[in-house]
Amino acid sequence: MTTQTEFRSCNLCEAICGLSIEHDGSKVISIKGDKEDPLSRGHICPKAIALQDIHADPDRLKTPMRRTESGFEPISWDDAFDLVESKLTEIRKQHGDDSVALYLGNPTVHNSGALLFQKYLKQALSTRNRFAATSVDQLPHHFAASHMFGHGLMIPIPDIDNTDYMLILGANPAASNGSLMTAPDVKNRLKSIVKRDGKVILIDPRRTESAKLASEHHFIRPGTDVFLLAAILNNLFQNDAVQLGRLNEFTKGVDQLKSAVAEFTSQNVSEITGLDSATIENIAAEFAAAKRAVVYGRMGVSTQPHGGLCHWFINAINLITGNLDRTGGQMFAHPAVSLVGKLGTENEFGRWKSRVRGLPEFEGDLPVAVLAEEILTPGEGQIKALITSSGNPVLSTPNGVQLEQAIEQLDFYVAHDIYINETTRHADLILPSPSGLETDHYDFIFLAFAVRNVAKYSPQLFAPVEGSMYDWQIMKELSLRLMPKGKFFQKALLRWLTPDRLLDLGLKTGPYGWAKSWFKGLSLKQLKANPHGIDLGELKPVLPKGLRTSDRKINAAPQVYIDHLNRELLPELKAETESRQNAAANDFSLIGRRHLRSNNSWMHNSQRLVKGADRCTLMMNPADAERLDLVAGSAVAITSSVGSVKAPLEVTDEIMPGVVSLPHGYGHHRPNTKLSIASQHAGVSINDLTDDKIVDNLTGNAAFSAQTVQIEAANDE
Ligand SMILES: Nc1nc2c(c(=O)[nH]1)N[C@H]1C(S)=C(S)[C@@H](COP(=O)(O)OP(=O)(O)OC[C@H]3O[C@@H](n4cnc5c(=O)[nH]c(N)nc54)[C@H](O)[C@@H]3O)O[C@H]1N2
Ligand SMILES: Nc1nc2c(c(=O)[nH]1)N[C@H]1C(S)=C(S)[C@@H](COP(=O)(O)OP(=O)(O)OC[C@H]3O[C@@H](n4cnc5c(=O)[nH]c(N)nc54)[C@H](O)[C@@H]3O)O[C@H]1N2
Ligand code: SF4
Ligand SMILES: [Mo]
Repeated sequence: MTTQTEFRSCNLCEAICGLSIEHDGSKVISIKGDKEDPLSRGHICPKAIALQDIHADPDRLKTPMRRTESGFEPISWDDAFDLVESKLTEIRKQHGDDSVALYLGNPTVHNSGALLFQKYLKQALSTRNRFAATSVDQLPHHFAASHMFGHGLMIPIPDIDNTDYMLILGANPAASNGSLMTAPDVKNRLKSIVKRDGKVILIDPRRTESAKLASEHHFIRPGTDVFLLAAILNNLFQNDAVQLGRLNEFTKGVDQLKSAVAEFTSQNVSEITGLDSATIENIAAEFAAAKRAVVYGRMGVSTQPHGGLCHWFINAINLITGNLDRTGGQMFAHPAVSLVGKLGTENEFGRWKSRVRGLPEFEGDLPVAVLAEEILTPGEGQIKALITSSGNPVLSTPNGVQLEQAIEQLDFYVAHDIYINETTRHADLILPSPSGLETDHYDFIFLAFAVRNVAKYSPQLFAPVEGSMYDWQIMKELSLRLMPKGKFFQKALLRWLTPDRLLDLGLKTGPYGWAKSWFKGLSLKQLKANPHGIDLGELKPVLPKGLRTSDRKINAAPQVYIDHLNRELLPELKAETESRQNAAANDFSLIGRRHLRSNNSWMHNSQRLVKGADRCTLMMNPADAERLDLVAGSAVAITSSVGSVKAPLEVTDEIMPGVVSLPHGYGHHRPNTKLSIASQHAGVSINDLTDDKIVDNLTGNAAFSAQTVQIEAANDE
């Protein structure tokens, strides 16, 4: 047997680890970390090994499938596209462009072809009912980037390798491998901070795997970080720790920020947050004193009732202490292909609102929490058809049961996906793409959020089965068929475009391309000749040149935030304590969790990843379990405002009293899916509990954390 070894990046999570894969042309022999990858330096996690399981999974779809009375049946690509074209054209003719909705799921950003061509699909559809996994995740990051720095993708990341003090809120990098901070081998990077006599402070309602790497961990009541952050800001202002340094010249709004947070003191947020005032003051003082410090917040502070304000405050703390755009602080990557285009896009917000609830669009997308009601509520502008691409919103968005009911009412639903899962099982048609190992990849997104500037191209390892269509080809074909009549030039251009052509152009026109050297600048050819990737060096300051605001200034206090703070947060500061006292004895605050061996909802079909103890358990503090007379291992019923599920109880002092945790991405018991392994490890879906009406009222992002649930012993059946 002749084998060969090839190098590529893992496209499963944001760490984009370099892989060294030995194979025989069609089968993987081994998957190891690539020691020569300049970013990951040999690190991988167990999920990378499972790339071969997805690739070889007999449940993975290889041809388009049409739903019939007797189940899904294969159909040809031509028939499939004809069906989509005729159905959607008819529906749009009858009900208008907005009657067709689009939902883009998370793997879209992990697939360069899909990422590049989704733009054309959006243009062709021209619908105001566009949704993405962004609004159940990092929307507040984009919102802050847009309003403060002028572009939704100008998200600053912690310079983890050079910082002396890292304050982390609502992130569990030891399980997630880092997010909006591409930092493979993040555990060792965190350990190094402590080793060089720095400090890592973790704020989380659960003492997570990451807490083991931190110098200190503090519990916080879910959903209250906004108060903590406001108090830290105020404390910095009161103690003259404000030192913008060179940022002063191009920053506006610092005085408005100061007065906005003036009422939040460590004393009056202490009870709300559950942190004592001395701890809060100490964190502020240490942060101010550290030579190089950074606050970093992720999912846990993004998907909560004030996720929007949280990410403003996080950027603001870094800014006013002079840690923004500074080595060891919060920095911007300078990627080989720039994602940040024209000036003055900071106002792409609220240009239209969702029809039923009136939630605002952001950069053309509406919050996905309104998807179900937009399908279910009759009237002009009602959604009649849906396209999902790389998404499983029944498991990943709030109130999944309601969404399922809504999807069943649609006139037509086409899914672009590799599995028949909890969402796509409702589709009239499923269009599958090849596996990750069969697809070329350049990580446009995560190389732009990486802690080191690197460029790397991953050619496909295996050829897909004959007649397959890549994600981008499917999107291109859909776009061509759904574009308005005429448009000959646009259509000809789109036909000519390929991911490689766009990438090559992006590299050549990027900062390391022609601008550097007309002959030796970065190109696709160069990337192909360097299979481990090309190191472009450490993060460097990029401001003020990199700013995209119309006035080229950082806005420390955008008016939308100030208005929202005055309208909602100040009254809550006064009312909060009272509402807590009214809580019932079996009321708990629900949070989620991630596990190293799972990836959102779609990797439970790998035997090697799901083996071992059941992970879909409800965590509860021993004091609470005792108080409610609940026994570890027994089944408990968890009930929320929208539903009820049962899960085995895990009693652990890892979790704060009054809080319970259930992982997301489970609920594979639903019938008529084709997930033979996942369905044996079904678990329950946390999003059958989460309420779609509970969102961050500023951005519309789902607020998963801190929803109230009641727990009781489950009746035996
Ligand atoms: N309660 C709660 N809910 C959450 C979260 C939480 O922490 N708590 N996390 C949220 C977060 S951060 C996110 S990002 C979202 C994710 O939300 P989604 O993106 O909706 O869900 P995923 O589970 O990532 O589903 C990915 C889908 O893409 C398909 N797929 C995988 N690879 C490919 C491919 O190469 N091509 C195509 N066409 N399809 C592919 C899979 O089969 C699956 O159907 O979930 C969110 N939901
Ligand atoms: N293994 C694995 N890796 C993944 C994924 C996965 O599913 N599995 N998903 C990927 C995706 S799509 C994303 S977006 C990233 C997410 O990356 P992270 O944000 O690092 O991941 P989480 O584990 O969700 O961490 C959120 C933390 O917030 C805490 N938390 C919950 N509510 C609150 C709160 O109110 N306040 C505070 N301070 N903390 C709170 C939770 O206890 C949890 O520890 O991970 C990515 N990587
Ligand atoms: S950490 Fe993420 S990118 Fe790295 S091997 Fe694991 S899943 Fe892949
Ligand atoms: Mo995510």
